[in-house]
Amino acid sequence: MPVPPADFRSDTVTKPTPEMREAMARAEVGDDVLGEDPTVKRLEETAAALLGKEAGLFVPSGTMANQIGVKAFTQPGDEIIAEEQSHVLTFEAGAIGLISGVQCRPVKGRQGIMDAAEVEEKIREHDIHAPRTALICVENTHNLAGGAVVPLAALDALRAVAERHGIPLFMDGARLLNAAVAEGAPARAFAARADLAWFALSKGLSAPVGSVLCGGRALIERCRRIRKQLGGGMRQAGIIAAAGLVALETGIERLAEDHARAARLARALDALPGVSVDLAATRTNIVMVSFAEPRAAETARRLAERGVLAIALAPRRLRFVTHREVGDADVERAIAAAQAVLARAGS
Ligand code: TLP
Repeated sequence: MPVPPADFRSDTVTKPTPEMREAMARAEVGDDVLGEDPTVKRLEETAAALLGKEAGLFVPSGTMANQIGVKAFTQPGDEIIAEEQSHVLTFEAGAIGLISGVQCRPVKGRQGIMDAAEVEEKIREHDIHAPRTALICVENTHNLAGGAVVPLAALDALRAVAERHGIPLFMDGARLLNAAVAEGAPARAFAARADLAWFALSKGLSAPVGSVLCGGRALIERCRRIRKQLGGGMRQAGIIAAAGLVALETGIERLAEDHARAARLARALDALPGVSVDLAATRTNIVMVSFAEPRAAETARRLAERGVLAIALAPRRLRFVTHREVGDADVERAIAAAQAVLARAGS
């Protein structure tokens, strides 16, 4: 039997655990659009408590969480500030323009972290010519910066700017629990700096579907209406929420294992010719390999021939993500394959 590939493309590839499948089969359900699904309610309450917020809203995807967040705080013609490589700007097919009719003023971060003074400079003066700056978006962890953590001190500085200008702060915390585990700080400490924050159940936590937006009660009710407008109201969603509850009970501490494997992989890959990894930024489960030459796609192809899957996110950038379904042996296999492929490329 052929050995299955070691799949480092994303933590989104993880399948539900047997315990999740069991919980899904047994889940008590109702029509959640009518507010009658007890399992969804339990998940929303559990998630809100984890993030220290009044209420939660279960949504089908992280992309929808981001789009609801942007829409909840903006009017068409407004402007949002976000890190230039953030998911909401670069990986959501232009949805902020389509759904909210807003434009963006990007800020270039360092290791995914926007400098608060630079953000403040990008806030528009009140002027009939200028768009209104309506929202500051932070991504934590920052995916394209190699799973970099935006630490509490950086968030405090951004929060201070937001408050000085009366602008809300929104957190794309798709991998916020990775940030919390890496920092040894509670997730609610990060979320406290944001008016609205969300995290994904379907990435490192291994649930099959869903993210939870968390914020104040009135704000979440506003988000619930937007979710309906976007077609994200789900009926007997307790079936998938049940897996999310298991993910929260069993999956959070385990993320540390993914971080340790990513660190091992990052060090080994950084030592190879023609590539580098920002080891200081590599604190969680993402390893972003930068190439001196535009060889990421070709390298991904050659690695795939050796049974190791990674994603070329840009001509010079190849991403590996560790997760529950890659173990130590897979990491060693990836290192050996990369050594073989890159040594050849460098010769
Ligand atoms: N990220 C996916 C891809 O879309 C790139 C991945 O494999 O990492 N915010 C962040 C920071 C994300 O990384 C993602 C997914 C999302 C939002 C969107 O979540 P989904 O995929 O649930 O819509």
